Amino acid sequence: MGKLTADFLLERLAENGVRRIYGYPGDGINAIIGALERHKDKLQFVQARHEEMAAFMACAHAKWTGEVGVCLATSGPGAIHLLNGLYDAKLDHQPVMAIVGQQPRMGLGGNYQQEVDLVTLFKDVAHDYVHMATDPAQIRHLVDRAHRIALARREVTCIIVPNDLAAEPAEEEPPREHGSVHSGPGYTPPRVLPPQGQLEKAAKILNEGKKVAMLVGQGALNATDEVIEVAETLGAGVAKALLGKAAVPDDLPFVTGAIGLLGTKPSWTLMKDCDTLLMVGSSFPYSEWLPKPGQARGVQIDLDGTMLSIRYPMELGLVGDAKETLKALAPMLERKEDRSWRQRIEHEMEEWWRLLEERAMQSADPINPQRLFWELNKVLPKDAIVSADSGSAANWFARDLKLGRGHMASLSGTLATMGPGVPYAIAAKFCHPKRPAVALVGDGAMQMNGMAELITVKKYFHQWDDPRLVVLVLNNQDLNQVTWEQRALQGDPKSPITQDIPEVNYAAYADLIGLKGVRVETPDEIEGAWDQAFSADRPVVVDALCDPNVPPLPPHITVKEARAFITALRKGDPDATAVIEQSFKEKILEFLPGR
Ligand SMILES: Cc1ncc(C[n+]2csc(CCOP(=O)(O)OP(=O)(O)O)c2C)c(N)n1
Ligand SMILES: [Mg+2]
Repeated sequence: MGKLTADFLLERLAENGVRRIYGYPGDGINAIIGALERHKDKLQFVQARHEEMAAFMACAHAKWTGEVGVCLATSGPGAIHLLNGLYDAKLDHQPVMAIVGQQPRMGLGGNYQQEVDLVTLFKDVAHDYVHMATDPAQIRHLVDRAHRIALARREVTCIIVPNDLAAEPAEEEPPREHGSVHSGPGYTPPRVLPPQGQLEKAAKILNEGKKVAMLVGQGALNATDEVIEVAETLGAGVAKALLGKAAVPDDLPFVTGAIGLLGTKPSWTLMKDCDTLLMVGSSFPYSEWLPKPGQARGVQIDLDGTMLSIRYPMELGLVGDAKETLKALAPMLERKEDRSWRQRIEHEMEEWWRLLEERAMQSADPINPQRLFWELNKVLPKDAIVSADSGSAANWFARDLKLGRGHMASLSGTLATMGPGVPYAIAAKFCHPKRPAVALVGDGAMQMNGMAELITVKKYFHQWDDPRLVVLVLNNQDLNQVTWEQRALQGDPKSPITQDIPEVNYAAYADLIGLKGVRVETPDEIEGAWDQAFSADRPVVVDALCDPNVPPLPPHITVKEARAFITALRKGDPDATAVIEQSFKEKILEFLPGR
């Protein structure tokens, strides 16, 4: 058998630097599956339980490495399953490439089995580059371009390969004739720096400010030193959007942590009272948590010019790489001699950490979820990679988890979909097998997909240098985040029909499938559970029975939210008494003497 188009497809991916493909088989990609076996020395195939998980893993691969994450699925149903994971990548601007099968060319348009119009289906998620190969000679440029466009534009791209075409002889060198295309592989990132005059303008605005606030996002993840230096000079406080949580360490006194409903009170003060805003590599979506338009002069730095001035009307928007731009800007900035603004922020932050600790130590029935995160801070390995799912876990991840230098952390920042917690952690183990991974996940997300994906963990953990992958399950038998949103935003009481979820013993399930399960039923078991998890010789599920009535209190409650909340409880919330009691305990801490 000579080289097939499927073989060449994989070889060309490898030539572009791809080392791993996350996916799930099907007969729409039969030839590619055969070729994967022949090329296993060059390209590793990671088999997920579901194509959506493969797409989450590809997205996480991009987040954890900066490389293109590649996922593979069969025609029709497999391709459709990829979509949510691909949208996660699209919305968080990650370079991801999907390869999907299609029915044989001669049957297309024939209402054939599993025939789905895949170009149309993927046209939104991979809007810049979705193409179906109809000739083997296309494969070379389809792969080169899909890979390069994903990186250059930080987008999702997609190539569709009919199964008969993949089984045809490879055509590595297209004919040298009119109409053919001769592409090459590879991509070298540019240095993106605003012109000198623009940097000077930015420096002037920042130098004129007396109370500077910084907001950093995922664009600043590789600019830790530069963000710190600029913040020091400007006497600024630094708030972090969720995707930028690992950009600057939480132990710096002027870092105010998360912003928004999931955020901290000092971040709110920072935005409410600043006179100048410097936003770096963030598209944090909620304008109401930024300064009032007109209140502050704004400077924004973003690699992508289309993301400038969309959340706050900036006085100056600079297209530039965060690290390069801040480095060039730093020498032009004057050190603020009046440090009172900075001191105020630092003082608030000190208070805030104290409050969080007190909230974490409040009793609950049985476990206060904040305490799990608080205790985790003490034992989180220095090189851990942390993922969180959408749900109440994202609240505690945002607020209570303290990250240091060297940690990596992510979640579905913009799509905010349920489901990525476990697959992101799996991808972390493949990308960095020597580092421990930690997934912080709700029981709803475990039931939706996390439990199935633990089987993938079982399948592969023997291959990882360090077997530690720890999944914390917030077992509250509730779709808790939405229950609270119903109460505080909608004024509706908890509705058991939609919100209660079935009881599952996740620790026993972990044991059943060959992982280790640790059940946490009382607060005094928390510390021991984390110790066991990080010293185990295999992946561990920490199954913690959490109180769903611990309120994920926003940094400040608006009158409207408070009214809605009271109305919800009055309308016969089944947990009203416990909710009031727990909210009172948490809130009253802010008013105790000494605050
Ligand atoms: C795919 C998807 N479906 C629904 C939602 C809406 N949603 C956001 S958080 C949440 C509840 C999650 O429950 P769980 O995983 O148990 O976490 P908890 O909040 O209870 O800790 C839901 C339903 C979503 N974000 N994504
Ligand atoms: Mg839950």
